[in-house]
Amino acid sequence: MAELKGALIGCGFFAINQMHAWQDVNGARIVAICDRDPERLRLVGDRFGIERRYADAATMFADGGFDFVDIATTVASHRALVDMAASHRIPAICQKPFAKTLSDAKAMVSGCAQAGVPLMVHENFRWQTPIQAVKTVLQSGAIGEPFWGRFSFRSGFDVFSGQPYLAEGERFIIEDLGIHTLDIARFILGDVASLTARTKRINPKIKGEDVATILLDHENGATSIVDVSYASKLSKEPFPETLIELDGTKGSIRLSQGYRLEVNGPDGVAVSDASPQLLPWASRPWHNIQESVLSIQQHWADRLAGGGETSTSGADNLKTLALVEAAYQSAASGRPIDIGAML
Ligand code: NAD
Ligand code: 89V
Repeated sequence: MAELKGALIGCGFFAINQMHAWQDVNGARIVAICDRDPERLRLVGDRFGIERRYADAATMFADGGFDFVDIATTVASHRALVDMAASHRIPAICQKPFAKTLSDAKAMVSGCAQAGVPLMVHENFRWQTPIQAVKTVLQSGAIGEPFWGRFSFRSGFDVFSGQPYLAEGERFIIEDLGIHTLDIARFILGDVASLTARTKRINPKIKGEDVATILLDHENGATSIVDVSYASKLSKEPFPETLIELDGTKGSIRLSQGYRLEVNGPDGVAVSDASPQLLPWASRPWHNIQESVLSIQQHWADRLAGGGETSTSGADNLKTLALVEAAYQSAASGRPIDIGAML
């Protein structure tokens, strides 16, 4: 099978991870890059040896010569770039947050469906090694039917130095980070029927909320809590670990800080290390996220070559984006939100 050729749009902070990961993906490579900032284009082009460089996505699409596009820009440009990919019948990966609004996201999904091109959202957290390990244990039946869960990301890490735009938006932690945690909750316990949320802003130097507590009623009857914070001053900084607690009819799972996985079942307790690999190009503490970038991009290349819907397809991601939108609505109104009515 011929190697798939990709083009990447957006050569910023996170795209460096995506470019490194593409070098490790079997069956795909990047042949063209685009950024409207000439300095970012130069830096990434030189670092990864990419000759075809564009300041404008429309020109790059017009030139063609690639099988898929990887959109690594911030959310404001996602709708226009995904629509452009669909109009050129080019399969697309789009970074999270998928779109500014759920109605934009729905239009992007239907545009790609009408064009007959695959669309995947780069929602990589469910691809982290420790999260996959929890899912595997749950699916083995070791704790029976899960009836309660907690998905927790509490940190005081300075994310604003690498991503200054995070301090500037009206919305912050749910849209940027909680989106991952909500997706993990869906991945582990299934789709959500209704949601209630409360938010706070603790850091006076930012515009949006930096703490959120969200109660989820899953369609299968399980209840879970998603709690996220960038205002937690802890003695041992856990960034960027998602901690998980699950209680089932036959036992429990605890994924705790340091990637310690404890499974308590009818046959006793088993403790294992669910640490991610430190890839050669990765650095701590980001290695957990960096490894998941390679996993999701390999998954895309495999599905594009072999067929089948990706785990975080555009259609799947509508159900995660609805939870983000619902969380803001619930925090503003103080009321529970019916998710089915939004989809
Ligand atoms: P960034 O601002 O550092 O980089 C974005 C780049 O895109 C910039 O270089 C900008 O010039 C370029 N750009 C924007 N619009 C463009 C357009 N229309 N055409 C060409 N170039 C354009 O942002 P970032 O921190 O790299 O984040 C990018 C995206 O990645 C965001 O959506 C963010 O939420 C997401 N992100 C995801 C993860 C993850 O783990 N999945 C982690 C960090 C960031
Ligand atoms: O994963 C992300 O989307 C990042 C961070 C981990 C910093 O929140 O923006």
